[in-house]
Amino acid sequence: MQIKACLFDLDGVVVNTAKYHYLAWKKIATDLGFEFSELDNERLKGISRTESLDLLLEIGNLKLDPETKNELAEIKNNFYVSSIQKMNSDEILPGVIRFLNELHDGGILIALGSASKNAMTILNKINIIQLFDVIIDGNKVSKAKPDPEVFIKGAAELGVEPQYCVVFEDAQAGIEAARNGGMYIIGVGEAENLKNADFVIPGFETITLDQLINWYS
Ligand code: B16
Ligand code: MG
Repeated sequence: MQIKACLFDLDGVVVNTAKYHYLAWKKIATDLGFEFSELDNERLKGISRTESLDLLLEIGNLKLDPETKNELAEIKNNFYVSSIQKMNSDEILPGVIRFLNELHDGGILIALGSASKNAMTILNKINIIQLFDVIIDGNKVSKAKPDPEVFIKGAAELGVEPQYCVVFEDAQAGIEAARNGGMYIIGVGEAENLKNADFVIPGFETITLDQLINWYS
């Protein structure tokens, strides 16, 4: 079998926006009167904004009405959006641009598959829209990861069958989404947080297309 396409998650794979999400959720937790640690934040990675809020409230042992929850999600997003305004291409994780260019030169199609509704803002800030053949973000899907919709749509728009796709993900929910979509999965980060990936890399600094082809075959 041959790799025809690679699909990249955004937050935690291309850029480290997880820290901005964390600070925004921590502010909400502090305002509500409870602690929210970086370890707790691991559970929020890759899942949608509303599901993140539900988990946050579970951690804080709080039950709130839907209207208050909508307000809190909006406050969190406003805080997050203001913190990503300062982003620039320096925040692209090491090796990502080189690897995307190598894939492109090797004839591999490239898609973004992110749960974030703010993905286009981030891609504009870091100036890498042109490196993706297809972009699927949280505004284009109705089912959040671990549902495979975001990756299935990306593959379909690229015109590639799932079994020829490789997904790069930093979150458990995203790995499950790729697994549910029948794709090969490279976890990006620490192996203990990335159960069920086919292979785990710490980042993109040294990965090459030849290596990827070797792991996949
Ligand atoms: P937003 P990804 C995900 O992006 C983040 O990992 C997750 O923490 C966030 O809750 C989700 O996007 C929604 O983001 O509030 O900006 O719509 O990792 O799928 O690129
Ligand atoms: Mg992610």
